[in-house]
Amino acid sequence: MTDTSQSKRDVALDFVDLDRYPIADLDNGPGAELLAQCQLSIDTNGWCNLDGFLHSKALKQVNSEANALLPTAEILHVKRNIYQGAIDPSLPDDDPRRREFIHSAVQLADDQIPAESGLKQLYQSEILTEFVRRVQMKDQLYRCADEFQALNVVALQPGSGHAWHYDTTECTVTLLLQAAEKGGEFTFIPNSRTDSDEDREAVDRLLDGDLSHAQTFARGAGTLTLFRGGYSLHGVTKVEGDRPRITATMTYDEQPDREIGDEINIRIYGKRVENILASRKAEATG
Ligand SMILES: O=C(O)CCC(=O)C(=O)O
Ligand SMILES: [Fe+2]
Repeated sequence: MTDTSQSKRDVALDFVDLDRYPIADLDNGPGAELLAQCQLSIDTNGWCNLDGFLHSKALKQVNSEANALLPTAEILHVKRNIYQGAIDPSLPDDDPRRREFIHSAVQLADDQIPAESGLKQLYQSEILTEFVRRVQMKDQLYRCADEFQALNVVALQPGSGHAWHYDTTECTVTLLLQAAEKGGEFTFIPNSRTDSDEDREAVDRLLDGDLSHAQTFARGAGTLTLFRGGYSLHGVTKVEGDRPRITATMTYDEQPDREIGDEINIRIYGKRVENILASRKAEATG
């Protein structure tokens, strides 16, 4: 008989390079030091970058899982504005908030990533979630509850980049699974907006293609990056070379039951999600 009383071992204990990143105990010694450094980086830079976060064996595992699943992913080619919502019809025709950008990616939504995969287990790790909460200095922070958005895998083929956008949840963690040979730089303006205001000058400059004031930094495969994706305009420059650049995107919010509206999910994920939601509706009214 299996012992169901024993809780499952947290995968972070096996995947994360705990000698370098002792995230399992953030209150003492090296763990407390790491936490303080990460918090300082979030506070002063608006991001925190942890190179070589996973053991190479774990990185290999999650990267091969992603590569095995990607043939089942949706090929997205969608036009979207940076807020990923509907455009406010009252805005003047030439308002920059109306601008739309093409996002071309091969993308796995959360519901396409199996529960038993190492990647999903890493995302659902309580140790990792607690680490993210404390680095982001939140009293409470939860993994996103949305069935499509929570954890994604995004592959950018050579020739495409990730269109400029804000995420639909507050805090984002990205794990670079496979780096581009060239290009494919994560580029962003930390905390470019608040709930009521936006640094329009900086935002418009980036949207016009002037990257000189945006942040970017060297990131190899295995780098974990924390930032406030819902408040920091970001994207990825064009991937060059022969292989795709693959990222896992993990999302978190202060709200425990954060779900994203159907309309936004259809805009982001296209036909597959539209069909799922439509057949669900038909069944409910059927
Ligand atoms: O690939 C990256 O570095 C960023 C991904 C991203 O912004 C997203 O998936 O929302
Ligand atoms: Fe994003």
